Amino acid sequence: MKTEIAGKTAETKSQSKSQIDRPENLGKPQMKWGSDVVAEVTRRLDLKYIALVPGASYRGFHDSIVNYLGNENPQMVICLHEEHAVSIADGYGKVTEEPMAVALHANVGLMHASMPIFNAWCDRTPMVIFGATGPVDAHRRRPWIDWIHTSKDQASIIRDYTKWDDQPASPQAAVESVLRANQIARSAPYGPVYICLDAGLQEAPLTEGVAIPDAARFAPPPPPAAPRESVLKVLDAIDKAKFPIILMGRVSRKQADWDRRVRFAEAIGAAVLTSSNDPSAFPTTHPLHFAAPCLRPSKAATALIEKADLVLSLDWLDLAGVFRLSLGTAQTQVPADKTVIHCSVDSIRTNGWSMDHQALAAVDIPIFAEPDQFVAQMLDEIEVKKTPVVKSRPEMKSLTHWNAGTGKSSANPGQPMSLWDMAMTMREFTKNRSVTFARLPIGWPGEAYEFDGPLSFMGNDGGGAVGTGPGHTIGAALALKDKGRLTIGVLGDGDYLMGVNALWTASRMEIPVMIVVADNRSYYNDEMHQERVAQARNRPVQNRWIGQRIDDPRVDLVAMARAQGFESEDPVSTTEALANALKKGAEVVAKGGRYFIDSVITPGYADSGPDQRSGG
Ligand SMILES: Cc1ncc(C[n+]2csc(CCOP(=O)(O)OP(=O)(O)O)c2C)c(N)n1
Ligand SMILES: [Mg+2]
Repeated sequence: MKTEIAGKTAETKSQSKSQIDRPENLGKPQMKWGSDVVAEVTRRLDLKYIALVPGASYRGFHDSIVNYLGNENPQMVICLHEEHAVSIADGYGKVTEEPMAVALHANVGLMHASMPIFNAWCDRTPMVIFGATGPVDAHRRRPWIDWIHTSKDQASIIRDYTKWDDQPASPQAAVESVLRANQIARSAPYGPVYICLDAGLQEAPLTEGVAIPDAARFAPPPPPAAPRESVLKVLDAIDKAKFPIILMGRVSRKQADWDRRVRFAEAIGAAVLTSSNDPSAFPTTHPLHFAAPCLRPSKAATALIEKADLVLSLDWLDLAGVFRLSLGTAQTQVPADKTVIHCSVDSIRTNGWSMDHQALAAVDIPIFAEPDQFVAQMLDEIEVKKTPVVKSRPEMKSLTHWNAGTGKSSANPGQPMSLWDMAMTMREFTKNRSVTFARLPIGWPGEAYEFDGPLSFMGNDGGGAVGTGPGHTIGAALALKDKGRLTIGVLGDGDYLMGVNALWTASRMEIPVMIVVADNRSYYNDEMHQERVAQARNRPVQNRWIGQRIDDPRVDLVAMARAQGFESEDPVSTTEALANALKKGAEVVAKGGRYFIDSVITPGYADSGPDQRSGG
C-alpha cells in the first residue's frame, strides 16, 4: 500500500474533452485539505462526470474538484434542479452501466433529489452520490444557516432506497468510504450509494499522512455465475419442454451479451418476450419474438404465456404478476402449472420498506446468477460441450408474428394524429438510422418497438416517476455523445413540463439530443383512472378531465425549449409535419445541436384500458 502525504501533487490525466469550464492558474495543486482527499480517490475511480447543483455544505469538495482536480475526471455537469442531477446520472448509468457521480447540497438538496434516487434504485442504476452536512462539530457552525442545513443521520432520508451510505469522520476513513461506495454501486444488482461529507472534515487542513491505495484492488467482483449442476438441470427441463418461453428482463447493454441471448434463444427454439419497462433485450422483430413488447402482458403475450409449459425468466421484473394476468390470480396463491425458472441476483437487494421486489413467484429452478453470465454458461454447454437440447418446436409453426400486418399510421393526410399515428411515424423514421430511444411515453404502442440492439431503448422510469424523462434523455445523450447515434427522448407533456429545466444542461454541455413531446395537453393517464373510478361508481364519466387537463392556459412547450438553447419550430399535428420535423431535427442533431418537437396528438392511448397501458 502506498502512503500519500499531505502536499501530494494532483495527478492530471489529460483528456481531449470539451474545454468548457477549465479553471485557470492552478499551478501544481497539492493535496492539502480533507476534501482534496475525497477528490483524489474519486479521480482514481474513473468517474467521468459529476452532476450537481452547488451549495455551501460542500464548498470544500467543490473547490477540490475545480482547483485540485482541474474540473476533469470528474467534470462538473451543472443542473438547474437536484432532481435533474440525479435523473441525468440515471440516464447516463442506464446506457453505460457505469456510475456517474452526483453532488447534492445538505438536507435540502437531498430532499429535492429523493424522488429520482428512488427511481434509480428501481432502475438498478449504479450511481455514486456525494452529499454534505454540518459542520458536525457544532462549535464550528456559522449561525443560522449551518444549523438548518445540518441533520443528524442525514442519509436516513434516502436509506430505504439506496444500497449503502456512510458519513466518514476523517480523511482516511473517507478514502475507504469512497472506495467501498464505488464497489457497492458497481456490484450487481446495481444501485445508488450515498456518502455524506462533514463540512468540517472537508474544510480542515490535512495534518497527517493519508494512505491512498491502488483503486484497482477495490474493484467489484465479477457477477455471479450458476453452478454447473443448475445449468444442466435447466437444459434438461428445456429439452423436455414442448413450448419454452424466455422472458427477457433486466439484462446487459453489451453487444456481445445481446448476440449471445439471440444465439441462446435460437439454440433452444424458445419463444421470447421483452418488456417495455426495461431497456431493449432482444431484437423485437426476430421470428421468435412473437408478441409485441408490452409493459404488462398484452392479450397476445398472455396467450403465449398460457401456451408455454416452461418459463425461463432472465431477471423479469414482475414474474408473479405475469402469471397473475394470464391465470387471473396471484401466482403466490395458485402457482402456475408450468416449469418456472427464474435467474436473478435481485433477491440480495430487497428490504422491508420498498415493495419494488414485486410479488413472490413460485419457482421450480431458482438460479442465483447474473442473467448474461447464465446465458453464456448455457451456450457454452450447448455449443462447446455439445449437451443435446431440442430446438425444433412444431407448436410454434402455426403462430403469427406481431409484426405481420402492423406498423402503419392510420391518419388521413392533413388530419389530426393519434398516439398510434405518431408512434408509427417515428417507427418509420428510425428505419435505417442508429437511434436510441432514451425514453418512450406511457401508452406508446408495442408495435412501434422495432429494436435491433442493446442501445435501441433505455427503458422507462422504473419508479413510475413523472418528471424524470428530460433528465434521463439528457444523461443518455451525454453517454452517447460521440457514438454516432441519434438520442431521442419521446416524453409525455406532463413529464416534459415537470422536468423541463433539465434541458438547459444539454445546451450548457453541448450535448446533441432530440426531444419529442407526445402532447395530449393532459395528465391523460390519470384521466383514464378517473374514468375507471367513475364507471365503477356509476358516476358521470365525462368529468374525468377535471383536475387533469394542462390546456387553459395552453403552455408554450416550444418556447420553453427555445429559451434553454434548443432549436424548434411550431408545433406539428399531422404525420406529414411530424415526419418533416424529425428529418430536420436529425440534421440539427447530427451537427451537434439540440432539437425539440411539440407533437400535438388527440388524447388517447394506442389500445386501451388503464390496467393494460397506464402507469400509477
Ligand atoms: C412524481 C409523480 N407524480 C405523479 C404521478 C402520477 N402520474 C402517473 S402518469 C401521470 C400523467 C403523466 O402525464 P404525461 O406525461 O403527459 O403522460 P400522459 O398520461 O398524458 O400520457 C401522472 C400525473 C407519478 N407517477 N409520478
Ligand atoms: Mg400528457
